[in-house]
Amino acid sequence: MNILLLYPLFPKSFWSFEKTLALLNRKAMLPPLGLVTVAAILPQEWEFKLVDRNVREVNQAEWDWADLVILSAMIVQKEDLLEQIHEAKRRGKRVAVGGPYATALPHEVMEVGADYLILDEGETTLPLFTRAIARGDQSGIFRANGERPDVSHKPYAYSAV
Ligand code: B12
Repeated sequence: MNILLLYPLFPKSFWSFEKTLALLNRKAMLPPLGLVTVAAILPQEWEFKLVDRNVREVNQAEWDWADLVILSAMIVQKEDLLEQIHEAKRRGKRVAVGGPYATALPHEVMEVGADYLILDEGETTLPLFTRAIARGDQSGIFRANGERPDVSHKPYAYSAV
């Protein structure tokens, strides 16, 4: 399965540091660590491409290649997140969303047409999602129900970059 991981645009704000980034000749403060972690937890026989829209656009070949689009966002990225969900659905892709915005306001993300909501900490809810995909489920909402993963011995983000 081909997975396109998409990180939406941040608007300009105090925390977008655009002047500092320009001085450093960089386009983003940090890589999207949540999505990198997601890629490291999902089945490693799946194929992954990651596009941070703060760095560049998704190209046509990447859209064509993707079977499933997975997005993460903070509330501040809402506008572009919702646009990217629309765009992915317009192209006939299945869409999964997780991260702080979807976890805080799941109904907003569902209303725009996301097929899967993978909420709370991915360590707990991604295995539920993977099982649902294996069963052929076309949609689903996956929650941790208060379970807290032990991340102290899982350097996912570091092994994946
Ligand atoms: C680093 C950080 C930043 C950095 C960099 C962000 C970046 N580009 O990556 C900076 C300093 C720029 C930043 C800024 C802001 N931040 Co900030 N930030 C964080 C922080 C401290 C860590 C995020 C992180 O990378 N964690 C490590 C990765 C591995 O974890 P993660 O992203 O949380 O992902 C896990 C889960 O969320 C989940 N997950 C995430 N994505 C996905 C996707 C899928 C599909 C799935 C299944 C799971 C999943 O699974 C992952 C593993 O458990 C968090 C607080 C925290 N301690 O988590 C706040 C946090 C994300 N930030 C927050 C906020 C509000 C902001 C600001 C809006 C602050 C402000 N008022 O201006 C700004 C916005 C930035 C902008 N440009 O305008 C809130 C978001 C709340 C929300 N519901 O949207 C948080 C949660 C802090 C808080 N409790 O309020 N931030």
